Amino acid sequence: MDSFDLDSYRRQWQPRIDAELGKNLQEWEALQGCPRPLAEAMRYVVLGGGKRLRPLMVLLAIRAVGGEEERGVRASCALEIIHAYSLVHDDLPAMDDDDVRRGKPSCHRAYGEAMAVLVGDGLLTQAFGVLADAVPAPDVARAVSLVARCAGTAGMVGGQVDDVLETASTTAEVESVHRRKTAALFECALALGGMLGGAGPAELAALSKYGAELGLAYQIADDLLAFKGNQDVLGRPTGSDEAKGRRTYPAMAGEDQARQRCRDLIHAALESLEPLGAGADGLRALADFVWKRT
Ligand code: GRG
Repeated sequence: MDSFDLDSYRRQWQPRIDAELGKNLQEWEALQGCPRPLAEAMRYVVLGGGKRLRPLMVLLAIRAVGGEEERGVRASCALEIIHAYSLVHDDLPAMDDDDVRRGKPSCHRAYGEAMAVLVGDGLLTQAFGVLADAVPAPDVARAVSLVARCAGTAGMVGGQVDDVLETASTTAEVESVHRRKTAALFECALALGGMLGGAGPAELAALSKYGAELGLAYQIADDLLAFKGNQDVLGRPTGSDEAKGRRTYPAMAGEDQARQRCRDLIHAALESLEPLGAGADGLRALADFVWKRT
């Protein structure tokens, strides 16, 4: 794991991802009929920071199966755009009601609630256009179907609904919510990268499993950071989970057990990479990054 320098990998690829996202924004702005205030708010949301984890996961998955990362940059942006929409809607007063995101006023605080709803709608819709344009013809239907399944009603949206309705009363139920709300998009990034890199069925299954386990670990790690009040690493104010009585893993099981669960999930993620060789070292380094975040 030490042999792979994740930080320099990120420094190498993040500017490419950001440039591609910027190009998309420019194209939408130039479309006749796209209102300027909408374009401005979408730019604020998409280009206003973030670790670009999901696009980087797409590229790392391509690398893991011996493909060329450059071929996945455009498609990987579709997942970042879906992620950006999910954060905008998650911050709305009707959901988490958060004023700050990525160290800045959240979208509805900067542009108003109606615009924030529409920014999310716009981003989700455009994301599928980006995907359809970016994925080579033989794989496009499979890619669109994968992303719809992971981001949709049985994936991210479904998990968010159960989170909002507070249906979970055990740690297993909390995990089920988080597997859909957060981990489904991680799994999607890994599977999309595998697909673009030409992975066979066994490699795809290994990558998807890694994404699902890492995604759940990431959510627990994120909740641990919020629980412990580490605002600097988190990039948003802490304490709001407890104030709202949210059922997070650390709140229900305690800090030690949450840490242990996170560690077990990281192990499971790493184990699932066993069929892949040294090409997956970047994904191993990413798992290490998630663990060290706690
Ligand atoms: C509104 C349909 C809908 C879904 C929202 C992902 C999500 C579902 C809500 C986010 C809630 C949250 C803060 C979860 C913790 C883990 C997580 C996904 C954090 C944010 O992702 P990062 O760390 O953020 O990749 P950046 O800002 O780096 O992009």
